[in-house]
Amino acid sequence: MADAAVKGKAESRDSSAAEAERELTDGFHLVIDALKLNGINTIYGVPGIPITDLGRMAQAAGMRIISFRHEQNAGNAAAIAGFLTKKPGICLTVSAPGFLNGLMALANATTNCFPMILISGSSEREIVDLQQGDYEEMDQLAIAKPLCKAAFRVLHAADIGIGVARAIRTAVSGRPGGVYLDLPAKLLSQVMDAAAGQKSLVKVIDAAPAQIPAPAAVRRALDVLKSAKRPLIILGKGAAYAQADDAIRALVERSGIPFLPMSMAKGLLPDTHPQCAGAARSTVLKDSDVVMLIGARLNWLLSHGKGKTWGEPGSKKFIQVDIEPKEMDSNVEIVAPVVGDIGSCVSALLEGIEGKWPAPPADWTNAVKAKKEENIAKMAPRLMKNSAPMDFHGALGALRTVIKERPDAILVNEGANTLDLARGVIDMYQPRKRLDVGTWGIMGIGMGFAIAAAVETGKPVLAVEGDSAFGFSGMEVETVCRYNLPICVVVFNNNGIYRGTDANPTGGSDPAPTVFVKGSRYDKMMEAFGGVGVHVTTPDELKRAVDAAMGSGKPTLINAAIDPAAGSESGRIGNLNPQSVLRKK
Ligand code: ADP
Ligand code: TZD
Ligand code: MG
Repeated sequence: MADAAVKGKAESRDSSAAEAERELTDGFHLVIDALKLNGINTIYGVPGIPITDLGRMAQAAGMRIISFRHEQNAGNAAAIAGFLTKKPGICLTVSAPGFLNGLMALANATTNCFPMILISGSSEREIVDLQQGDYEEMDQLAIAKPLCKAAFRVLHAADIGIGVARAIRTAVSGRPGGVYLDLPAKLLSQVMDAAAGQKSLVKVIDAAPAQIPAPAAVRRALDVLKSAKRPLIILGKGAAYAQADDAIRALVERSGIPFLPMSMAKGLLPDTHPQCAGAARSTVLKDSDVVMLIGARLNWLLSHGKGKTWGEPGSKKFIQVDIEPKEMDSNVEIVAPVVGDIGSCVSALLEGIEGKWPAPPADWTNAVKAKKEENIAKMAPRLMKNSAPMDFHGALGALRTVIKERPDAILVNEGANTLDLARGVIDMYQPRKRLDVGTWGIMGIGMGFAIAAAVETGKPVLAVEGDSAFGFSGMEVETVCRYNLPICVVVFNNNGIYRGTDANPTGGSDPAPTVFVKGSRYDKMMEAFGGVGVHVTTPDELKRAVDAAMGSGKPTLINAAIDPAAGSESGRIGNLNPQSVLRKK
């Protein structure tokens, strides 16, 4: 319950002395108490009417309040806190514009299956519903609804406990995602009896209950897997989220099946593991005959499970392990759906293979190994190039060594070339250490993710950012300095989006739409707030600067000058970019 110091005494509205002595609480305190009761101790947000005092009082009550410069970044922080901890991350915003800024992050969290709760203050129902033009008026509940798992509004202080409980349970149970909780200004100052208020709070029991797969579904999956001549396991970020690391590792190792990690599942088993097929991705997707997906969807990131990426039509059988039954058959037929939580499903599969599992045919595992070694050998010399200006590979070669030497550091990554190439080059060694643009390939997650990663884990963070990508959340370097977080931002500065070499085809004075000020010094931004700024032009300098930053834990931004001509259009997904057939070359 709220501490006595901040609880009010009843004003004596009637003459009863006993009534006047009655302890009171209010909406502010009940929201804070409800969150704390459920083990939620951090709030990411931006203050203002009507939630300024909610933030202050939460801090006074011992919660950690991380105050951002823009709600979108606070929302992204909450979302990734949810991914890292399996507890919903909380983002707190003001009404209409603050709410809308945070809503992007809520939608992105829902798309990525990250549990988060966007809590926004709102203006008075009676004014909003009659559209009479209140301060920051908006029907936020209606707008949030289609973009998240559920949206709730609380009108009575006595319902705050239930409202918070529903929000938590909805965010983390089943397929995790975003929840919107609408708190009108009047609710926060609503007063009620403190004892009744305390009784109204709900501690959510077993918020994400285990969902045990049907034994027949497990047997069916094992039968299909056993029949495979060229089996493959694909691990997705759902597998990373599930925190069933030991069981997943055991399943992969005891089955002997090559595995391919999706971007944010890298490190679930080390990328250097002998069964890792990351460096033979095209080959295993094309040539495998049975593919077991664990916490990964057959969306665009896996070419929807069809087309030339996947070889001959009809050459594949898919097994899918997922908590969401509706995910099955979403793109292609799933011959063995295993519906349940990944921890329970993987344990059941593991039991089924215990002691009696045939190793996959050696011609398959050898073929994967050979392809992988060939690709790794091909890339190696490019990673060693110590030239100025740097190209992406040279710079990433240096960062690859940094993560090898500091495997517990968290890598945040966004951009186009900066993202796609870093994903391939930088090996990960531990689960949930790589955080990136996720299912939408969204720019702007950088500083929010980096800040929450540092706050939630206390580990050093390395954020590798395209110069465009960084710009979406760059102002939060002030937040990094203000909270003195151990974050090292490396901006891959190639003067623009994909490349810095485009010119205005008319010869006019406006720059091309994809380029920025040439030779910008992003490092000065960090210096402006008391952090460390470094400008580097070679991979050796880059390595030294990152080592110093990671060693000291001081907020640092390294401006890494990258050859403006080195990148390619849209990084590795240029094929998704429509081209005009009428455009003059
Ligand atoms: P990736 O982008 O890495 O391929 P996706 O985001 O497409 O991964 O897929 C994640 C999947 O994991 C979703 O379909 C989601 O329902 C599922 N998922 C998330 N958490 C769990 C869990 N605890 N148990 C089972 N499935 C889960
Ligand atoms: N806006 C949002 C929110 N997400 C996006 N993905 C984009 C715009 C489009 N976009 C990309 O897909 S990558 C990118 C944009 C603007 C930036 C690429 O430039 P960069 O990376 O400097 O970050 P490289 O290394 O120069 O390729
Ligand atoms: Mg760039």
